[in-house]
Amino acid sequence: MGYFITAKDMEEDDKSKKIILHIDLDAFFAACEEAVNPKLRNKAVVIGANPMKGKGRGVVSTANYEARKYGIKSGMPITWAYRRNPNAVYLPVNFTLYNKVSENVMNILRKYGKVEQTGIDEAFLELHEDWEKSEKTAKKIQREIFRKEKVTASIGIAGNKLVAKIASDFRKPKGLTIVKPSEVIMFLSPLPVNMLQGVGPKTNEKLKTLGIETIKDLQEYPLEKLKMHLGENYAGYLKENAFGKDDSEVSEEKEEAKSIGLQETFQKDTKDEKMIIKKLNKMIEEIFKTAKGQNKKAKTIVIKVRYEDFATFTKQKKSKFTLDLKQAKAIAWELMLPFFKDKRKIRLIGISIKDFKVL
Ligand code: TTP
Ligand code: MG
Repeated sequence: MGYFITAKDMEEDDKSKKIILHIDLDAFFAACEEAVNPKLRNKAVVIGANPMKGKGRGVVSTANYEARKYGIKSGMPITWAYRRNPNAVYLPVNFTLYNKVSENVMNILRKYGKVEQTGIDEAFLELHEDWEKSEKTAKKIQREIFRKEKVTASIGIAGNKLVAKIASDFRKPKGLTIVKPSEVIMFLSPLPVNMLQGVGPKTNEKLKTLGIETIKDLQEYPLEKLKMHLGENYAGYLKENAFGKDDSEVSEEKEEAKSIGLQETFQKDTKDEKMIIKKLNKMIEEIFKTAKGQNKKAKTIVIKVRYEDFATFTKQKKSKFTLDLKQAKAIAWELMLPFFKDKRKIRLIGISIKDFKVL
């Protein structure tokens, strides 16, 4: 017993320094397909809606790096992708496969330290090692993920989550980017400002009108002026972001999903009520399966309808008690009915459940 600081304590103190890794899998959905079907490697692979020989509807979920050479990317209408490369391999989304690979990868990461999963193919990992050792660990993780799951990962290493996330995206695929605290400003400065977590498309536009395009522009923009345009809190937050400041914790607790939902674009705009209700019922069944797996029951049903002219509406109903499948279907039907009165054909329907009670 004593209150001396021993050499060992100092060592502990050194080790308690956190290093954060951000791991993001490369062209994830496509990579999973390639893992089960290696013949797809070296081919352009596009995952998403059926292109229907250029007449398909819906969007690209992801494209592998070969397909990206043709300018095909996530979110693009599938028809555009088809025009860019009709010979690519087009595959539908297979969530069962991707969820399994995702789960396996997360379990690999958990052996190394505290993990916060932030998406199907990405997570933060907290290490208590020095920089050299962390780099070795990151390489080891990349090898282990590839050996076991046959998908590749890009990793960013930094002193906090904000910088680690930007670093993992810096060199892709199979990238490894280390940004030590003394290098943060140099690393961030030339990057476009929308690389920062806090800057969405709207803010990006607004910043552009203020002449702020790179992170360096944001660093140099007077805080008081920024506050006038973005409000006190948000301006302060963005300014800290610009200097790579972030002290948020890696939290193991899963962000509880606030809702569970599905949506679907019909192959053809339609007014076929029977077909739509049938589809809706199938979607509810799917959603209930997911909710059951998470031991959740919901009180609120939300439906979304998009007409042929893209006008989009949502309607919801909350009940006092949690709903079973039959009740949910009845409410969805009730919410859906008024939409059939409209002259317009329906392009897309969506349904989600929320206000959960965990069982
Ligand atoms: P991302 O990590 O954004 O993309 P990616 O893994 O395909 O490619 P990258 O190498 O640049 O990381 O998203 C992970 C998965 O999420 C992606 O494989 C498919 C899905 N996704 C969509 O379904 N729609 C989208 O618009 C985006 C961006 C992703
Ligand atoms: Mg990815």
